[in-house]
Amino acid sequence: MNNERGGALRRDPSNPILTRADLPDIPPVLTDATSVFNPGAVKAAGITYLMLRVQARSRETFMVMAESADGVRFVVRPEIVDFKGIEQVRERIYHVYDGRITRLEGVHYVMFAMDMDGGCRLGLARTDDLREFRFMGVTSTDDVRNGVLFPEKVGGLYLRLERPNKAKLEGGPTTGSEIWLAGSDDLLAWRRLGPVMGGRFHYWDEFIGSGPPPVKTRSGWLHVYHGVATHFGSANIYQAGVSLLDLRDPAKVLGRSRGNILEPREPYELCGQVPNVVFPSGMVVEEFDAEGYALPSSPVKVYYGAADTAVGLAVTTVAELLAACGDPGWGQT
Ligand code: BMA
Repeated sequence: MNNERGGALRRDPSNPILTRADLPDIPPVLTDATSVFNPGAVKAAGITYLMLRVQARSRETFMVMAESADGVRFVVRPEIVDFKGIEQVRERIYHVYDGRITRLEGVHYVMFAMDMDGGCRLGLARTDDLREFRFMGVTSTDDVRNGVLFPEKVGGLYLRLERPNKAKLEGGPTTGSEIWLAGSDDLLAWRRLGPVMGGRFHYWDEFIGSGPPPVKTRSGWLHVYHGVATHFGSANIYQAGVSLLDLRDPAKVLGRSRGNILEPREPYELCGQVPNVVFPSGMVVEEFDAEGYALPSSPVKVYYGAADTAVGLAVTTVAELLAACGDPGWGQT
């Protein structure tokens, strides 16, 4: 019996779909890796690709690609993603992580976090075949994370959502309580256009950040995000929720889930490197109409990091995600 009442996301029975046991050794730095989590995802020509965040015993993080014919059973490629050209960045890069993949104008782009001395920056890379990646540049100047590119221009501009890091979780990473919309003419230089949504203090999503890139529906941009509840004293609880943004002006929120739609409940989400974490980062929508809008009946797969240790898969439909957005502005500050 399914005892998951109310949550729009349902776990795949084979969860966790990827653990450290599925990783090939990639000598010299990635042998007997520690964890695999927070994957970017995209489906192209029938193959589902994940860009995995893999952590070594040195606690360095690397990106590694995985491929699947059914979106559930993945084969991990035995090489670390080489962002060609990234070596030209003068400042030291400590980690690259949490890549989000967007197909835009027929090319796949990856927006990812880069930990550097001044804080976190957003790096951008492009690929034609999801195997070779060319680094395009560091595309932010202040401390910011969770950058996600829209899959098309809106009002003549490239758009992304981003989350400035303005706060520090007790004993944890930098975070923030506002997601902003930013625009660009060339994908490299970005300017903030306006705030999109804020954290709801005292509730499930006090601190927030975008999950996978937004998906276009006839009702608006479907935007899965993560929220962190910090008022439990002993733990920060990372959950998934969803909001709906106006198609023409994505800074306008049309709806937002009142509760989370996935929260840590299973042992692999409750226990691990960072306990109590589900962190959605990849989403595959199967069916679109001729004009590129996701069909309400379309199956959806959401890939998420579990406890910063493993990869989980949760399924739903576009219609269920839209229905979950039914509470515009509840508790909005
Ligand atoms: C966030 C990011 C994620 C991580 C999560 C839970 O701030 O750093 O990469 O999965 O914390 O530790």
